[in-house]
Amino acid sequence: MKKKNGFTPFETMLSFLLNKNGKISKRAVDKTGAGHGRSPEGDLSLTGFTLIEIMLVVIILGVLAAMVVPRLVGRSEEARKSVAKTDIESGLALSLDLYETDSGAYPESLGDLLKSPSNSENWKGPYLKKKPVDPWGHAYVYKYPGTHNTDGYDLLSMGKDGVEGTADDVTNWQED
Ligand SMILES: [Ca+2]
Repeated sequence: MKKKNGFTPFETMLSFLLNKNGKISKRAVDKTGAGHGRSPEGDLSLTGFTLIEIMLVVIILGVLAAMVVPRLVGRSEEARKSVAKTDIESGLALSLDLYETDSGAYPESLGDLLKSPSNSENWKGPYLKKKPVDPWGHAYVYKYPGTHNTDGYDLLSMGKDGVEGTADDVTNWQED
């Protein structure tokens, strides 16, 4: 093996590591001098423990990731349902009520909230910023007059399956 400055590369590395430890020891001694009451040996063993602690943290994070991820998947579906419910009961409901205030009746379709129907003189929209789409990317289903809300309108999201009339629907006539 070729020697540099009389040392093999391994010896150079070893002396570098020892010097590093030497510096840590010196700092520990300085701390002791400042009144922290730690012996250099104590600090060195503390340095040794840090690696084990890092490994433990990595292992714990791995375990936590395995535990948390499936739960987040479930939560995101809950969050979508919550957004759909808010759209139906707040956002779209407010736009539809504004339309009803201006025009005297609810619109025939949700598209009338964005573009004036030809027969409406009192239309002051658009009442929505963009075409309403539920959190699963499907259009909201709107019926006026409603079958379930006979004095108003039916509004629903078809839910995750994209099919109307199944258990995952989010509607304006059912309490979750
Ligand atoms: Ca459905």
